[in-house]
Amino acid sequence: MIKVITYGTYDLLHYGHIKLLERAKALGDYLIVGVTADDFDRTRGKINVQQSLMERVEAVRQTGIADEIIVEEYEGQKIDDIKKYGADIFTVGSDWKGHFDYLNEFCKVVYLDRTQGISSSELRAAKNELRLGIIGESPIIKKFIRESEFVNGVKIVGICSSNKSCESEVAEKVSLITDDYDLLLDSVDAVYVVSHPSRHYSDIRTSLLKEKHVLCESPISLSMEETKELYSLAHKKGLILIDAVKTAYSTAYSRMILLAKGGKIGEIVSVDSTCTSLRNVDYSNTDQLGKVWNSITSWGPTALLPVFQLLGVENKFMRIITRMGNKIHSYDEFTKITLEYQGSVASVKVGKGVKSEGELIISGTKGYIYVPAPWWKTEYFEIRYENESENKRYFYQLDGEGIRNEIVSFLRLIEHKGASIISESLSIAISQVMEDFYNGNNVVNLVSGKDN
Ligand code: C2G
Repeated sequence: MIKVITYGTYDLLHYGHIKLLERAKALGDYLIVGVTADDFDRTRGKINVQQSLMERVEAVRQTGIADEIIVEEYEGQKIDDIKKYGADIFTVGSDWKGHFDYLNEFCKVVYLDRTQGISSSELRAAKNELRLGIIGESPIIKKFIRESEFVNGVKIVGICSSNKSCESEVAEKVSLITDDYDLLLDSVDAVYVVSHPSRHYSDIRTSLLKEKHVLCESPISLSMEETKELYSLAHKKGLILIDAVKTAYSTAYSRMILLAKGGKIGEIVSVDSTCTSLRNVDYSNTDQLGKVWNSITSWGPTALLPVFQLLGVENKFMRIITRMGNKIHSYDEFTKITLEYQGSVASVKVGKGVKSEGELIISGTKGYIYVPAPWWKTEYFEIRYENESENKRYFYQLDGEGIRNEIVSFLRLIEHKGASIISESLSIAISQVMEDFYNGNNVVNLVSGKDN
């Protein structure tokens, strides 16, 4: 009996896949098909896969062509499988020609002509081409546009910005550049809001009232009540509003949270997160200050994310200690927030006028998790114990700081699949902290000695 083995994602199964499977089967008597696991696909940069592993396995099974179906989970598994199953032939489409020649050491390698004119990515793009607009001036816009190009099914068609330099940098990427928000909204299905946080409430509300889905760079607004109102408006209209904190979509970070929640370090007693990025800010330039994000809005949502995800959004007491660079615009150079819970505590430090070690440490009754700087876009973390021989290290490739995954998640939510990684209650809790900061609730102002 001649055993043939082949591998693929088999997303949105189409006739190109089926013809490959038929010809693979014809090479021998017994066909083993390896379907790629979600994680493996993400690791190898395939972030747009629409169907779950089980849906893809079932689709391959229903063709009736495969004699056996296995799951491909890690790099190098093909060698293990060829040995394990005694495969005589490895085959794959000609788009991979040359890529698997190394397998000739273990079995015969055959590249079959790829079927022209059909591909899963084309099907994905045709399926749900979402027209996306952007409003705002943040430097993140360039990164966001670049990352969106990795996502099938979304196209950034326009930008509404008052920042002329930003517009010129993205001019060749989008067809519509305007300072007329209504005009932008009339041209899109959804909008990414990255305007100044003081504008978020009005920009989001305007979008929702025009029946547009919204992805908003956190915080959603600077008031808890306004954020609640926006979510209820989105629900009423059957629209998606999600809070964009790209760290939440980073594979390593999200796996770390799952391990922490799963009891790997025992009961979590303390969460300590620091996010700083030293920026040259001219505090006397009040016009500029009114347009740039201060420390608490730039870094607060990210630094608070692990605290709220691990300790919850209902703290017993919160204290904000801040060092202002300019009081008129509430521009904080450095802010430290301590949150007390029943049996646990958190400390968050953020700063655009101060440099510190951007690490995340989660302390537990059995051990602790250490995420090195810059933890908010990490690919690596450690779980450490008293007995160092039990320490574990984890690495998950992260392409694009989580932004492309965030966009994929937004698309899926619009297609009514799954729930937002950032819950509404977490998003509201972030707005509560912003509100307390701006209203001076439990806020201690350090005397910075500056005249401001
Ligand atoms: N295929 C084809 N014609 C197409 C599309 C795909 O012959 N129009 C073939 C591919 O060459 C591959 C199989 O169908 O052999 C599955 O394709 P994909 O699901 O796109 O998966 P891919 O990432 O190409 O899988 O490690 C090997 C990879 O897993 C191959």
